[in-house]
Amino acid sequence: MSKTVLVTGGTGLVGKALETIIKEKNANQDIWYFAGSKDGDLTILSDTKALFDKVKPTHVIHLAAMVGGLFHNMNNNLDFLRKNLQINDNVLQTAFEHGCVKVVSCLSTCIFPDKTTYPIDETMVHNGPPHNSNFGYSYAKRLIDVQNRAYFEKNGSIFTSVIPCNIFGPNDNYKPEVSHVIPGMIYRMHQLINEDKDTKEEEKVFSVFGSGKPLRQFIYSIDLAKLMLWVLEEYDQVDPIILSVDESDEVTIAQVAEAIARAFNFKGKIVCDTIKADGQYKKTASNKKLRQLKPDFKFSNFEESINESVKWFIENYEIARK
Ligand code: NAP
Ligand code: GFB
Repeated sequence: MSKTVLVTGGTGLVGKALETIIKEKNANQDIWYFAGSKDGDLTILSDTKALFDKVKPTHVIHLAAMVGGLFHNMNNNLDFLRKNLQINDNVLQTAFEHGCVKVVSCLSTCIFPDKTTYPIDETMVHNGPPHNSNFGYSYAKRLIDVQNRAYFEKNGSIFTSVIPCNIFGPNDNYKPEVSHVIPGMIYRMHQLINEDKDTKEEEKVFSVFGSGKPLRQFIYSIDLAKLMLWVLEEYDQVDPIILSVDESDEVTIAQVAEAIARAFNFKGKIVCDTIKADGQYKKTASNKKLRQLKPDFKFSNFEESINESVKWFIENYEIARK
């Protein structure tokens, strides 16, 4: 049966990666609609209804959200909570009223309890308060899981969710006050290299925010898009599924900075600004459930993906969100 898939948040980092995969797959039996805020502000119910009336989706990949890195979250917990609660309730209820066959929403590994055992797995979402830096975003995202269970209980709708680790890739959000660590460092290193041409690059100093010690798992957006397509087509549990690289692929923030420096062939010094916050020290997640269901999946090489992401930014500097 052919599908009409509405991708909310379709103009962002993950949405653009999905669009790339769909174009490559040339899946022409399905209709795909990649919506951004120009198609309607999903915090507004009437806008949400108008979008669904226009697209008439049978399936939804729900990506739209107020999204940001550690510092944006720390300064805007109330907005992250309210805007994401509004978006999620509008989208899920409208999808339910439209009789959508399936909705795949997006949580994040940063929403798990701060005080926890490791590795984290899907059963632990609600086991305690999240890290204080992003409690607004975390509680809004956790509620998606609760909403999904309520819709399933109501009429058996397959409303489910994926839990990605930190994501990076082309078309990221590079705005310094909003961005996640990888686009944030890519933008700042590009600026450092290209400003003040009178100073030799060897004498320039790049600042990593925080101690550089926190650990993160990073998934390339193209890999995530492939896995989300698999979830849309083949994963039919309401319970969420973690989409993350292996625990052994965890890297420190300092190692990320070094990889970005190699991608730019940066010849200067790298220092850590320990005055700035570190956020969560670690949020190591297990991808055991994914590996059991899809044992053949191969993740992209981290260094090569960083190189691709830096190359994209340099070549698309004019149009990048910064
Ligand atoms: P992004 O690049 O910031 O894109 C956000 C998308 O949501 C954009 O298409 C944006 O549209 C849309 N949007 C935001 N507010 C909206 C509103 N009020 N009405 C309609 N559309 C709105 O985000 P992303 O990184 O692709 O994230 C996609 C999903 O993955 C999100 O649910 C996020 O929570 C989740 N996630 C992200 C990460 C990560 O590291 N990036 C990690 C885990 C989970 P405009 O472009 O038109 O504003
Ligand atoms: O991606 P990020 O902002 O968020 O990473 P989280 C923050 C870590 O990177 C901290 C360091 O240890 C920062 O000190 N860092 C170093 C930088 N340089 C930079 C920089 O230029 N920009 C940024 N942003 N950080 C987020 C959650 O946590 O994870 C969100 O707050 C979301 O809700 C996201 O879920 C995926 O990984 O700490």
